[in-house]
Amino acid sequence: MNTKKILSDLGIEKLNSGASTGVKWMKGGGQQLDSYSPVDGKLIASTDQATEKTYQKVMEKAAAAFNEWRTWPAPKRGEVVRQIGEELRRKKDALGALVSYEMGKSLQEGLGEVQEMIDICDFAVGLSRQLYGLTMHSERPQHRMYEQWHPMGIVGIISAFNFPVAVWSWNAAIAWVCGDVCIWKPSSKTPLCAIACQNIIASVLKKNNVPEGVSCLVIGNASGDLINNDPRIPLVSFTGSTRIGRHVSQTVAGRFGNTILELGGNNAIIVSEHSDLNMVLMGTVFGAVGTAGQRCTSTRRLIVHESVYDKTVTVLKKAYGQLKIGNPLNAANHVGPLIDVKATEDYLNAIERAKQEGGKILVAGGVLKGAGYESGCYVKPCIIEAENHYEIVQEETFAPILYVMKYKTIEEAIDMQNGVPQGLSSSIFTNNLREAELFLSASGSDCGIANVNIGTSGAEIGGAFGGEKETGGGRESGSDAWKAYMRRQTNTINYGTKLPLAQGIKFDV
Ligand code: UN1
Repeated sequence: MNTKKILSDLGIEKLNSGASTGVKWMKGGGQQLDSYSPVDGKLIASTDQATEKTYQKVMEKAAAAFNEWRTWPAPKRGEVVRQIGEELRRKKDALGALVSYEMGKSLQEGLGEVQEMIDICDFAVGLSRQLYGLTMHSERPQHRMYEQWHPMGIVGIISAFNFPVAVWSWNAAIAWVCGDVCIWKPSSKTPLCAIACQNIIASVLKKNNVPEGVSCLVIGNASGDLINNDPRIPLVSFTGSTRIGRHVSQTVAGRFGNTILELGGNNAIIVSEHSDLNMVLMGTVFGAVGTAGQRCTSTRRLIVHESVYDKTVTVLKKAYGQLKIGNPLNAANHVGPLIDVKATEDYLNAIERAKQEGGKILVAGGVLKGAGYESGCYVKPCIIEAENHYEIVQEETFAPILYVMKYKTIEEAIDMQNGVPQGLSSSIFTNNLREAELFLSASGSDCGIANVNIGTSGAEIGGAFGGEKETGGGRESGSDAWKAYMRRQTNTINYGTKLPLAQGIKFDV
């Protein structure tokens, strides 16, 4: 890969640009932030971090931009988002490669992530003509009642390293057509991807005379709590760990702000005795080792019917034996590196804890060393026979560790699937209609996403994305998730000459 060319295609050679208002870059003013690639351990480029002073300057622009942007007709805002989608199509290869190089996911998945950005832009364009409110029948004569949706204001987007560009776009594209402006604090592990996104859209913003401040970026962790505590930001969309999510949720709630929380998952696949084993194999391996197990939708638990358990484990072991681990930019490799060395330590600790709790290693893990693995971030996907109640099984470890366990009845399997604190994604592989429908029923999966004969990861943007319990309850992306980005107003108009009160109350003066 020609890193230099990709960086120059995306305009990332320039240093000291830790903040932007969409059309203008600003010096962050804070400490330098170096971005190292987990692929080869090399320094890709450096940026600086935004100080509080820079943050305040950016927020002033955002606040002024909102006053204008909210007056643009929604379809006109949609037209800007349409052009952003076009620009992303043009830059798909370069941005996909940068995602792969800075974050470490396979090039296919890097490109897939940019495709999600393009798709959400298309979705948002259509949505810009469909921000519908309802009309209700008033109980009073000669009265009309309806509701309308207004832009909310400045939306704070705090995103994680694992989807360094797509999560921003799910929030930003929807927020923009809704008439909001955005301030984005990306993960400090993937700042260059964020800078690249701002560069890609800058020309569209300029060409359309979009007010400066509609798409703001602040790099560095200092801005996280500035956003959480800022009463000018009515909505904070946070993607990351449950631990930090709890802090974000409490801080923002303390000032009566709204949050969209996309926190940890502990996603399971139920493998029924009525399943198609080839499909199980594909769905499980992609779900468990794709993105090196660093998706919030990654498959972490496999709950297998006792009658097909041995067969399932045998085919899985064989498939794991064939996995190629290495540079994710090489299409022949299935598994790339973890994000950093700290993540490999968490991975090793999790395996150790599983063993201590009685887990049996079925496919051994370990950190890879030697040529091609210099970054120290490459690990072997592993499989551990475990029980659902183990403490480590109840936690989300962002690594390719798959816990397998047995069940006897479908009710027991559903209880196990639900028996964790998280509630993001879930799936069942079965050709039995009764089992599938039970899994999808009110007594079935308690997750935000429940699939049949599809793995736990790889959701399409058209649905609302998010989950329950410790996953945080937020929904973003498709369906009517846009409603979280707008404020609802109920309007009642009296076109008569009398003033009747609701509930038939008599009040004469
Ligand atoms: C995440 O891991 O934070 O469903 C998001 C999926 C992707 C999104 C994952 N579309 O796996």
